[in-house]
Amino acid sequence: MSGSKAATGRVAKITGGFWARRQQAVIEKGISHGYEQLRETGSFEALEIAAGTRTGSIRGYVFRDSDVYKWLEAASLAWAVQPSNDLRERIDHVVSLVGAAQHSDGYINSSFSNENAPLRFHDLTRDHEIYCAGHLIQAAVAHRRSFGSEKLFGIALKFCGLLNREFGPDGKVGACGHPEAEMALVELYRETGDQRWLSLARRFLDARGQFPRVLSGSEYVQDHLPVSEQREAVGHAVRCLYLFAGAADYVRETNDARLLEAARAVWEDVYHGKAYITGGVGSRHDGESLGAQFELPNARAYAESCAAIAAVMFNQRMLNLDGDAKYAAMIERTVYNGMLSGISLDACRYFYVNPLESDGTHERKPWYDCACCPPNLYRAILSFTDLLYSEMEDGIRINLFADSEFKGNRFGVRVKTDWPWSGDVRIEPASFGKYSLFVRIPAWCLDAEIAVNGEPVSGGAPERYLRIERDWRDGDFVTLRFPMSARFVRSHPLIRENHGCVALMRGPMVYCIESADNEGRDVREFRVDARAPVEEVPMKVCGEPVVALRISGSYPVSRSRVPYEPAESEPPQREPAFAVAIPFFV
Ligand code: FUB
Ligand code: ZN
Repeated sequence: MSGSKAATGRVAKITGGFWARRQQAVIEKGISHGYEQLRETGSFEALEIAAGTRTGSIRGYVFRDSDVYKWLEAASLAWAVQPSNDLRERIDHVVSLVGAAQHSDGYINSSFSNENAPLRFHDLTRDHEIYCAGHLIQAAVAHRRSFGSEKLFGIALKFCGLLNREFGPDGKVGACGHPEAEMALVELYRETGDQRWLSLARRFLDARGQFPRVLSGSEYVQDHLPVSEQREAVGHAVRCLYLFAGAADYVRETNDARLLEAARAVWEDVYHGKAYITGGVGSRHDGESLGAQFELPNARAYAESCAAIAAVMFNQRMLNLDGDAKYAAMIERTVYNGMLSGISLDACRYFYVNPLESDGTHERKPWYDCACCPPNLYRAILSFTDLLYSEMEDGIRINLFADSEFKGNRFGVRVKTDWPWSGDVRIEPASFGKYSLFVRIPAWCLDAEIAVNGEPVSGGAPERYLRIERDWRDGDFVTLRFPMSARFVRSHPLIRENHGCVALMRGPMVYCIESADNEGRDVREFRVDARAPVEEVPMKVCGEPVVALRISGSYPVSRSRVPYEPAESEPPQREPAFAVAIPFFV
């Protein structure tokens, strides 16, 4: 893939299938649900109090405004897919709340208004003001792209002007305890071409890990080492992954070799043994943090939904830099498992943490006091479309498969598929002439069949892009067959909680066995026979047609009543049985 540089831009569209259903749920239900929750939990009220149009005191997390910005970003993306007057009115209303809360010098943060105004930029380690600014910028860019309006964009630019006066070349050295603004500022630079925003992103990246400290010096806030000297993924999972996503964005614009080396090393560290099979990241509740290599407990997994989203963002940016299919593979694993698990099929209930094992008491909730995940899930699902394709100088890279179409600056393509339930994909070039299609062969697919106009094409290898170069004509088509049979996967022996266990997967999906689908039995006692055939059982779960799997194995005839027994005693007798597994994310 060398010499091919990917372009950015919202040029893909979901045309049906699984992702149309996911996006419709967010657009038709999630966005309204989120709006009501933000209203009921006081986020709009906080902006009104900050604006002086309401009296009262502002409570809650200091980053509460970021939830409003994430909602605005998602709502703007939703409007671009499916415009409606109701949605437009809500967006306009929220934009005017934000505008009214802006101070005359550009500052906005409801938590640091009125009597708390003197605390502005007082505690960069904890106070999330620059983090909130980052989410405001991202919302503003999305709003401008959807509506062509300068209103929110102008508000964000005014705040950025203030940030530049405070922390730019004539200001002080500083950074935010929670990285985020780096990604946003690079995107703002792409949107405007204004070098100031790229330089400010650089200043925020450079301020970390230096002496004298501008933050607390801890791993938790990514201040333990200069970013370009980091080689291990440590600290708070979302902060770490957002930071390196921002660093990768910066590298894309500048080719900074030291930052690139750091980002590559941190990626290797995450995927060598700090990510779950679901793509979830963050093994520890303590500090919402990454664990040590292979420290991946199942029931105690943290795996915050936001960390899965951050991992997708990091991989997306690394994919754009290096063009390696391994990044797309991790996007796919994370999206279909650790990220989508965070949101119910109707998009109105959410997990904050996504453990891989539960006693049945861990359930999705309609909202959280710390509400970072729900609106982050909305925007992630609506911007999934951006992950599908990359337009290159010499063609189109197809990173992920979804029923969709892509119209780039030079090349276009249409894809028909029932992915992730079927591995059959049909690709129709929608622009003609000589160029290449780079098709990703998933790592789990050892027997892919690829054909152009029915003629087999050879040369594909798992976890690589297969280049198909042709003079494409109207009527040409490419067919991909990636057989999706169920498979058992074992983990590294040092992932100690998985001793004696296998995971069950089909295509990109990780599966889950629950008592609810197995006559209330204690499925922890089920012992699988991994050599027996697995039966596919199409079924509907909350309206979603899924492929469930029926696996063979056994249960003990009688349950042991004692915790310990002599090792030489006969193990309990077992009787053959089946267990039904459904995709983890549902
Ligand atoms: O600090 C803002 C957000 O709240 C983080 O990204 C989440 O991990 C949660 O702590
Ligand atoms: Zn979250």
